[in-house]
Amino acid sequence: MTFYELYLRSFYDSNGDGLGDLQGLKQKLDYLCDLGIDYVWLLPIMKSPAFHGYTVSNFFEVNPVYGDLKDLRETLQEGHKKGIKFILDFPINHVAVTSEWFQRALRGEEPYKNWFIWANEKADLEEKRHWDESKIWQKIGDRYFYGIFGPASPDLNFESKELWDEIKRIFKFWLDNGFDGFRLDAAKHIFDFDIEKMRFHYQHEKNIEFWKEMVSYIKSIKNDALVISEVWDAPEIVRKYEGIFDIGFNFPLAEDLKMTLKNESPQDLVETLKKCMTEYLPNGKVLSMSGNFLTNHDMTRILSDLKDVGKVKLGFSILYTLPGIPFIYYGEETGMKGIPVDVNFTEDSQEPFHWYENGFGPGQTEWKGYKFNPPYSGESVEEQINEKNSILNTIKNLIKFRKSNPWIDDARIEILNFDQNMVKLRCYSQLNEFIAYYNLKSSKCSVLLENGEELLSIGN
Ligand code: ACG
Repeated sequence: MTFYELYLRSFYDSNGDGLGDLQGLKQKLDYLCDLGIDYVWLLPIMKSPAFHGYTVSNFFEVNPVYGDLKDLRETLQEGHKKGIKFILDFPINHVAVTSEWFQRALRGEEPYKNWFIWANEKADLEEKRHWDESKIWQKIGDRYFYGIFGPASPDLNFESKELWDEIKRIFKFWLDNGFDGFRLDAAKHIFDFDIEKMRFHYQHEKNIEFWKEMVSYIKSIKNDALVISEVWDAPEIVRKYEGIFDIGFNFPLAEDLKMTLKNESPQDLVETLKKCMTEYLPNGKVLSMSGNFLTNHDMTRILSDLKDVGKVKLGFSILYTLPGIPFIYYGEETGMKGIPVDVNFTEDSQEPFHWYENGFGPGQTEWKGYKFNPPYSGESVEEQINEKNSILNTIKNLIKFRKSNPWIDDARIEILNFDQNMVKLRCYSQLNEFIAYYNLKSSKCSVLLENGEELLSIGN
């Protein structure tokens, strides 16, 4: 299975307002088919005042800038006909300040006021979230609400059981409208607060109880729906959620792979692959599949991070030859650049996808001025499509290889050997196998194959 993470606003504009939309996606499904994509993960498309869509103001409405439910159904149906399935990004940890739920809570209406967490005398209003300097308490009028992701996004209080039923209705609504699964945003944050002590505190057991109930509900509506979780944390935490979801994003692998590529170090790759076998994909047998990726919308784009096309190609070569499920973030296939200011402001890693060399033309989105991807910078589809060794064509070939070998998803791996340049890996199942050689250095090197042939690598 191959996945493509797609940001609709930046993809393809069908009505000339400069913003990507659902009909635009429908028109460009063939691009995704041609790339070899099986599943599109759509970043949030519910009604939201924010460019990123993660603060939802109405969970039962398509963001009007993207179209309406009819556009959605048509696009998904057309995709299904072409063999593409769709995963909806599902941000339910919090809502938009403008949402009816929060507005009614502010007016003190039942049950809404209990659906949020309000500071009392025990709260430390200066408390910061654990991974950066952002405060967790947000002021509104003369009150403070708990908002781990900032003042635009009041957290929902899942101690209120009736909220669980409301969330189920939302899942059902989007399944009924044609989605094939969900990406569960901020899955470890549903219960990340201790109401007694009025402090930030992850409660993984409660999260697990919540998600088990939701996943079983989702499967009762559509038994082949795919559920993917975002738990951005160290392996020992990620493992707590093992087996609940179909796929879990492998953040540690993404970090290790990028470090390996930067260091041009075969030794590092060997360590990473060993960790894959022990920690991330124990014995090749996992209950939740490992969602493998190099970057996502919260991160610096891969070319900006590695600063070298050869390394980017090698990164994707490793990604598409490892067991697990490979994901690619839109625009990485053409070498787009982007460095977000930080995780609170990711606009710069979500720039308009470039279809044309000069940056303009039918369907081109223009909602944001380019900062990292100017015209004529070589990363448009128009420029890359006819160049044999472009990133686009390299990735297309890798995906083609992957699609013709679906057994790799749950294959096993074995490190055969490595030297100062190269790592030799065997990837195998009961019936199939291949040998991969990864040249980590930018310099040329060659290997002698068992059949006497010399394999020359021109560097990563
Ligand atoms: C998701 C979305 C993101 C979105 C939200 C909120 C959640 O992808 O676009 O923001 O709807 C944390 C959360 C994630 C969240 C990211 C942005 N992502 O857990 O769910 O923030 C540490 C923390 C992580 C943290 C990460 C961020 O542990 O919890 O992710 O830092 O950098 C090692 C450690 C690991 C550590 C990493 C990195 O691996 O083991 O623990 O992770 O290093 O240091 C969107 C917008 C925001 C807006 C919000 C409402 O983008 O601007 O505010 O919506």
